[in-house]
Amino acid sequence: AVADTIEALMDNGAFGASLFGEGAEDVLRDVEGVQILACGTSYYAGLTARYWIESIAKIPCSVEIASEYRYREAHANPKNLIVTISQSGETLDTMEALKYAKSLGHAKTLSICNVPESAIPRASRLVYYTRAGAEIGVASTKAFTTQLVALFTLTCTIAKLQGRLDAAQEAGYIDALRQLPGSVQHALNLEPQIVAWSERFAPKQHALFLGRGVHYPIALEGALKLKEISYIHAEAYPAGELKHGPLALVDEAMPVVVIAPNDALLEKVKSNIQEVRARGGEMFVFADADSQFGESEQVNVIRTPRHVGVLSPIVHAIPVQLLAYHAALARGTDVDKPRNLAKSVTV
Ligand code: F1P
Repeated sequence: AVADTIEALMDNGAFGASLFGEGAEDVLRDVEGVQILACGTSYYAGLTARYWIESIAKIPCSVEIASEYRYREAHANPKNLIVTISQSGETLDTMEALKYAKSLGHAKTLSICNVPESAIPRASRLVYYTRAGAEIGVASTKAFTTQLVALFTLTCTIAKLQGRLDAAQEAGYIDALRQLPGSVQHALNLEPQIVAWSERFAPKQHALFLGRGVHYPIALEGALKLKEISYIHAEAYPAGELKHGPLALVDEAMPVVVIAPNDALLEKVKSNIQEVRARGGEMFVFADADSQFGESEQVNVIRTPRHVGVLSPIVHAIPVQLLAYHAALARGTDVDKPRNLAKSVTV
């Protein structure tokens, strides 16, 4: 799915605005900021994109849970781009948030969606259809990785239109995207090791997920997937937040999943991990090939592919989703039809 999305990007001429629909260049050229509205997994894609939009396009970005947005008196800047993200394109809360944004005077709207001609893209000025193929299960999985590719592409497109992407940076990001399907395949190949971990998760009642920076939303995604399909109670925190409360929950019965690639925050994550270790917690760490992370009695490590820079969250989404999937299989739950959930949340 990721490879298909990247291929479409290359066909279009790198970071060409027309990928987002007719007239996209005019809409995107002068956007002053981005406001992302979405629910669930799609919301986490938005949280990830915020790091890219702020650091590459260098414009402000806010991300809001769609079901809350319309209940506050939002101050609209019509020069901001409203981005709705939805796998199904039918999620009522996201649709209502879009309507509210339009009622406030926002005309620059873009939908990132996986289902052609669904309600949200029909109500949007610009549309990007992810190429994830049909999501068979209720829980959104492969749509997430393609949403991230779409959001990264959007970021680079805005940066290029606004003169904030020089030729060397552009070439670097194109190269990174070209390498991405290989790294994603490498992450998929970790499945046997993840199956072994999932068997240890299956009897657990609770789990914690930790990440920092751009990997914090990936921790959120891991926790949501585990909840949705295995019914293990899971929460995610930015690792630095541990000492502000969640550390009280850590004991030998609480598995702690850590996303710890070799980025600028790795040393901070390592010191957060020491806090867990000191309380007897068992850790399950996804560390990429370059990350200096040793195994020890309480610290289990799976090596993800070589660090892929800004695209690293896309690679790390795969193992956390696989962990949830295999934990659910080991518990015998129906991974495709979790109890109480609907494929399109239209109420
Ligand atoms: C949003 C969402 C999914 C979640 C679950 C319920 O759907 O929250 O992220 O996994 O399936 O719906 P969508 O707006 O992306 O279709």
